[in-house]
Amino acid sequence: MGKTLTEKIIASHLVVGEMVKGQEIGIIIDQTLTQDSTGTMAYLQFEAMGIPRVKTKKSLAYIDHNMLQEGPENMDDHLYIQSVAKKHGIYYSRPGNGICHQVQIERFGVPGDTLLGSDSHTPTGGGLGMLAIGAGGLDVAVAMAGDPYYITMPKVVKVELTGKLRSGVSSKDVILEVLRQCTVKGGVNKVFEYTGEGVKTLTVPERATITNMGAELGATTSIFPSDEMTEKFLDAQGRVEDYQPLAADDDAVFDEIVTVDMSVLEPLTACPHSPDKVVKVSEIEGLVVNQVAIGSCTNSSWLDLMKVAEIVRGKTVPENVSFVIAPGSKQVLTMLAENGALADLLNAGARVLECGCGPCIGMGQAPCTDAVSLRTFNRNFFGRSGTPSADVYLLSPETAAISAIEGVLTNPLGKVNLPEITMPEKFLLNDTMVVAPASEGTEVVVIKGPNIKPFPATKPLKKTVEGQALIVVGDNITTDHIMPSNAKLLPYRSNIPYLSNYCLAPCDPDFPQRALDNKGGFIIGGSNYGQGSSREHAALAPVFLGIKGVAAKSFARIHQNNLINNGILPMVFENESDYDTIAQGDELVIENAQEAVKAGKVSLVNKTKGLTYAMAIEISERQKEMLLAGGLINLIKSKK
Ligand code: MIC
Ligand code: SF4
Repeated sequence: MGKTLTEKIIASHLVVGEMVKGQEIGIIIDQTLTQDSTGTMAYLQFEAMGIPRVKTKKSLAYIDHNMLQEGPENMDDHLYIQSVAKKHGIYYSRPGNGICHQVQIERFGVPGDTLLGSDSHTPTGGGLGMLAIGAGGLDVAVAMAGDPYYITMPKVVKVELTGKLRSGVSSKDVILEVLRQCTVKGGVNKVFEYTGEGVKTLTVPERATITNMGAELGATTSIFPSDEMTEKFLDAQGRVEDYQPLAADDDAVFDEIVTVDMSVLEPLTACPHSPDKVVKVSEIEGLVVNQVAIGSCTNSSWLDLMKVAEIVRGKTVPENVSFVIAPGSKQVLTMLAENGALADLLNAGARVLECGCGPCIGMGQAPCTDAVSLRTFNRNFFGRSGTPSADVYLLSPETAAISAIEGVLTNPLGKVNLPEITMPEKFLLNDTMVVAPASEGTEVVVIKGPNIKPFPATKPLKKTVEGQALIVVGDNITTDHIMPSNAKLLPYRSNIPYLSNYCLAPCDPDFPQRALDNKGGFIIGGSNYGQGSSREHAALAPVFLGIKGVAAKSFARIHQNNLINNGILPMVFENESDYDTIAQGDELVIENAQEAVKAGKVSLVNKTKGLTYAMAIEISERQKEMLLAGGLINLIKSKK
C-alpha cells in the first residue's frame, strides 16, 4: 500500500511508537524556531534543563512580534534571547529581519525535514514540503535538547486542488474555502496534504499562505509536495542543494478527501470574529472600510506585495481608509525598494511598517471604534486588533488592495486584471541580520533584564483536587481570550505574575482576582477550548492563579498539550449536557485524583448541585506521568 507524504516524513523521523492512527508517536525534530513572545519562556525552560548546546540540525530564534519598544521590557527580552541563543548554539534573527515563518521559508526550510516552532503558524513550512508543527515553548525546548516531539499519529486529509486560479482570486481564497468546508475545529489530529493538478500552478509563497492558515483548522499541520516549483524557489534563494523531490505515492490511502476546484473559486472573506465564518466577497460588497492592513505571515511575501503594488499603482487611497503594510522580511522589503514597487505603495498612501507581525498581534495600528478593518492576516478573533468594537475581515491581498483604493469592500473578480508576475530568478540574498551562535558558548554571559521573571513552579498532583468553578465560558474560546496579547501586554510575556492579572479578562475581567481569592479552582469551557495561538502563557497564567483543571467539551491540540505540560488537568465531558448544569461558584471536587488520571476517567463531583460528572482524560501514558508529576519540568527533574 502506498504512503502519503505525511507518512513518509513521519516514518523517516519516527523514534517512539508505531504509525497507528490515533496512537501517540515520538518523532525527532530537525529544526526548531522560536519567536520573541514565546521564546523567552522557551529559553528559560531550556536553561532549566541544563543542556549546554542544542542537538537539532538547526535552531533559530526570531525577533518579530514585539518590537514597539515602548519601554525597556521589549529590548530586554531581545537581549536575553540574543545572549541565550549565542550561548546554546542557536541562530538569532535580529529585529527587522522579518517574520519568523517568512524568513524560515526563504532562508532555512528544507523539504522532508521536521520543524517544530513555538508559534502556531509554524506549518507555513509545509509550503516547502516540510513537516512543520506548532507547539508550546516547553515542547520546543525539549526538541532543542534532542528529545522527540510527541503527537497523535494523525489522520491524513487529501485536499485535491483542480484547475487554475483566475486573476483576482488567490491562494488565500483556497484556504478560506477549506476553512469554510472544514471549520476551525475540523482539523484536530489531522494533517491536510495538498495534491492534484492544481498544485503545480501554485508557487511556494502561495502554497505557504495555505499551509500557514491551515493552523486555523486546528490541524496538526498542512503540507505540499516538493516539486519543480520548490526546486525553482530554492534555487532562486541560492539553496538548490536543499531540494529533494517528495510526494505521496499514487496509491496512497487518505482518510478523508476535500476538493477545491480553483478555476471556479471566487474571492472569499472570513467575517468577524472567526476565520471560518467565510462568505463570498460579492455577498457583502460595498461595506465602507476604515482600515486595510496587508502583511502577517500569511500574506507578506514578495509576490503578495508585488500584486498589491500593481493594483494601487498611480492611485491614492481615499481619506476614509488607513492603508497599512507590514512586509514579511528584509528580503521582501529590500527587493520592493530596489524594483520601485515600494515607491508605488508609498505613493498610493501606504503606511509602511517595519518587517514583523505588527498589527496582526495588536502591536500598534489598532483601528478606530466600530471600525471595519480588512486584513490579509489569518486570525480575526474578538479584540485581537486592539479595538474590541472593530469588525475584522480576513481576505486576499488582491481583495484588500482593490478595496483600499475603492474605500469599500470590493470584489476583485473582473475588476483586477493582474499581469503575470513572474517569481524572481534570484532573490536578493543577505543574511547579515542572522547572527551565528558562539562556537563554544561557555564564555557567553546570558543577560536577563528585571522584567524577566521565573516561570511559575507546579506541584505534583494531590489525592484530592477541589475548588470552585471559577468561570464558565462558551465554545471556541481562543488563547487570545485566555491570555490576551496587545501592545500593552506583549512586553510582559516574560512576567507571568503580571500577565495573569489579564487572564480570561475578555470573558470576565474579575476572573483573575476571583481565582486568587479562592486559591484557584476550575475553568469550565465549551468545545474547541484554547484554539489559536501556541502561547504557553495561556497555561502558565492559570497555573499562577491556582487553576487545577479545565473541564471542557473538547480542546484544541496545542493548548491541551500546554495544559498537560504544566500540570493542569484537561477533562472532557463524556456527556456534553453536563456542561449546562455547572454554574460559576459551584464547588467541585475530584477524589482519588491520581488513580483517576491513571485510569483516564475522572468523576468530577459538583457538591453544590449534588451531581457527578463523568469526565475523560484521553491522553497517553507519558502525559499521565506528567500530570502526576505536576508537569513536564517536574517529571524531567524527577528522572535525573
Ligand atoms: C499568534 O498569531 O497568535 C501568535 C502571536 O503568533 C501566537 C504566538 C504568541 O502568542 O506569541 C501563535 O500563533 O502561536
Ligand atoms: Fe506574527 Fe501574526 Fe503570524 Fe502570529 S499570525 S506569527 S502574530 S504575523
